[in-house]
This record gives sequence, C-alpha cells and structure tokens, in this order.
Amino acid sequence: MNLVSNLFKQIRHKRARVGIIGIGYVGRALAEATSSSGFKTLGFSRSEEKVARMNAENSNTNFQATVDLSHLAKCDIIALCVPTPIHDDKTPDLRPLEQALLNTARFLRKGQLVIIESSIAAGTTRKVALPLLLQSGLKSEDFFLAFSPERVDPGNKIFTFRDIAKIVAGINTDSTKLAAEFYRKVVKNVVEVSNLETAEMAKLLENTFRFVNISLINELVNYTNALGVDIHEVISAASTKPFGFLPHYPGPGIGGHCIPVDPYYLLDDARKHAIPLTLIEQAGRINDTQPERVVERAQEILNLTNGEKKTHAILLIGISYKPDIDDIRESPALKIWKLLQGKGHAISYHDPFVSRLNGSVSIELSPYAIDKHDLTIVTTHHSSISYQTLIDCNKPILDTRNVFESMIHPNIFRL
Ligand code: SAJ
Repeated sequence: MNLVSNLFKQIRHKRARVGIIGIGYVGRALAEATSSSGFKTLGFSRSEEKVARMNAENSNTNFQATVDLSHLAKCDIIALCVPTPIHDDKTPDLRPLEQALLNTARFLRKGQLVIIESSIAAGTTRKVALPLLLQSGLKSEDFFLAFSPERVDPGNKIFTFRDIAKIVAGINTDSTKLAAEFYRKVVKNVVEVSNLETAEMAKLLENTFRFVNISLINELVNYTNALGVDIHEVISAASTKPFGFLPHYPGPGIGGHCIPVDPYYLLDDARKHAIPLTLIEQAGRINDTQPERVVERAQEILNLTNGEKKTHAILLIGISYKPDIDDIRESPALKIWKLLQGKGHAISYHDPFVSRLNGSVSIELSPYAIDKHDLTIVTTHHSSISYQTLIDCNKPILDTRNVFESMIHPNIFRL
C-alpha cells in the first residue's frame, strides 16, 4: 500500500497517532481536540515540570505528554504549535520553530505528515521548513508537509475549537488532502486553499486587520475628544449597521502574542519584496504609543487633582493583556507600569488572574486600599471586578477600557 493511501486509512479510522510539538495554549487546545476526537495524541514539551503537571491533571486516556522526542518516530502526524515571536527590533524570531523542525527532522520517517500551525510569513513553510525537514535525509516525496494556521482564541466562550474553521494547504495535493482529512475529524469546517502561501497569508490578514482597526480607533479618540463626542457612543451607533462594519475599541495599547506580533511577520517579508506597507507601519506606531498616552493622561489628572505632590501612589487594575485570562505577554499594563515607575510613582496592582508579578502581589480591591492611592487606572477590564467600589472611594479613576460605559462622574477620567 502506498504512503498516501496508508496514512489516509489511518486517519479515516482514527488510528493515526498524533504528535504535537509545543503544548502551550495552542498545542493544548489542539491536543484536547484530537484526543477527544479519538486520536492517540502525544504532546511534546521541553519542560519536565509541565509534562509531569499535564500528565497528573490529564484524565483523557488518548493523551499523554512527554519530553522524549524520540517518540516522534511513532507518530503518523506531527503538528508544530510553537511560538513565533518577534525580537525587540520587531523582526521575526523563527528560532523556536526552526528548533522544532530540526527536532522533527531527527526522527522523521517515510509516510509522516508534518503540519505547521504557528503564525508565519507567507513562504516560510516552503522556504524554511521544507529545507530543514530535508536534513532528515528523506526526499520531499517521502513525507507530507502542510500548513494550517492556529485560530485558538484564549478565553472565548462562544466559539469552541470545533466551531472555528481550519484553513489547510499542503506542499502538494496529497499533503493538502491528508491534512484536510485529519482536520475534518477534529473541526466542523475545513477550508482547503490553493497553496501554502495563501494559508499563511490568511492568518496574517486576520490579525493585521484587527491590528489596523484597533489603531484606527485609538487615533480617532483624539479627534472625538476634540469634538466633545464620546467615541464609545459613536462606535455603538456605527455598530447598528448590520454589514460592512466590525467594532473595535480604544484601549491602553495592544498585548498578546498574536495581534502585536503577526503584522511584523508580514511587514518583514513585504520589505524583502520591496513593497512598502505604510498603513500597517503607521498602525504599529499608533498602537505602540498608546501606553505613553495613558501615562501622559495620568500625569494630567494627577496635576489637576493632586498637583502639589511630585510623585504619587497609583493603582493599576488588570495586568493581563485582555479580560478574564492570566496571560501577561506584551500586556500594555506592563508598559504603563514601567513608564509610571520611571517617573518616580509608586505602583500597586490588582488582578484576580495574576496573583504576583515584578516582586509585587495583587492587592485586595478594598475601599481602604483604593483610598491609599492618588489615582486608579483601569488597564484591563476583567468582568469579575466590582468597578462601583472605585466610584464609592471618591478618588480619581482613569478608565482606559470604558468599564463605566460613558458614565459622567467628576472622578471618572478617560483617554
Ligand atoms: N484590543 C483593543 N481593542 C479592540 C480589540 C482588542 O485594544 O477592539 C486589544 C486587547 O485589549 C489586547 C489586544 O488588543 O490587548 C489583543 O486583543 P484580542 O482580542 O485580539 O486578543 P488575542 O490576542 O487573543 O487575539 C485572538 C486572535 N486569535 C488568533 O490569533 C487565533 C485574533 O485573531 C482574534 O480576532 C481575537 O483573539 C478575538 O477576536 O478574540
């Protein structure tokens, strides 16, 4: 039986063994989906501690975590769900992905399907991943290679993994068909596209669309403030149009490992093609300066309400990058913290999802605690927090997230 029909049969009867390299929030979501769909699934991590914890907590007999990469040889399908961050200069950092590919190449055998899920620039699977996998000594016709962008949305209670369509493309038709057949066992809708670059670019478009629209609204706040118009009422009114509009909201900046990162993979490759993407560049500048805008606004409020003091006690509410999760990566609240501290202010924080950070602990949100601060800044709007407590304390509040929904109150300030 040839390699294609053999793997097809394994997938169709869910006998294909799945290996997932990288069991962070993306790999864990995929592992949960594949193992609960009936596939024996191995999650590979470098961390003994994470492996031990996951195996101790795991109740699904189809899943096991391991640090032993040699088990990759036993897998029929290998999905790479490793981070693709950016360096401080915002250029792509492919080292985690390259390492995962080299580890895969060490154990790659005939008939395996390798799928990359990490967000990467168009052309990366073909120009970076394939050559690294060929270091296995196999020829390109000996194994299958596909790309399917991860679309996991941390904390989203509306769309489960199965509800979110999987875009799929392979380096050849067989790879596309095998990857599509695999994902059809795991999600409701699989969208095959014509080539790897289309699939890679689709993910970057999704997140760059969000990046640019967030920057649009962040910039427009300056204008609506000058007009004396509430941007949130404007957005809510515009949202009544049932087509052609998707609301985005102003905030203290953008965090996470997708939105502030993925557009720079696109920009980097566009530069290599000598194609200037000036709108996206400008969007990055606007979003990157939001934390500074928050700090300037905080300083204005402090001068207005407490001008005789030079340095103040400031309470940040919400440290993670978005509501109701504990992920602090790239969080704008951290940038605001650092900028305020640089001005000599004393910073405390309250975040029910982040118990300790930077040598500080999340303080209890009591009237006594709030009263000890000169200003409270709502940086991330966790839904479990009682914001009314803040108003009852009669201290200035900078609401960067509209938790007070346009309420007019002498103590409530906005960007
Ligand atoms: N943000 C704003 N204004 C907005 C939306 C977001 O300031 O209108 C900020 C958030 O506070 C956060 C950052 O942007 O700091 C990112 O927010 P996000 O809601 O986009 O959260 P992410 O990073 O978890 O984005 C994920 C993405 N999903 C994947 O990459 C698979 C993104 O494509 C989704 O659109 C997004 O979830 C979502 O819609 O929830």
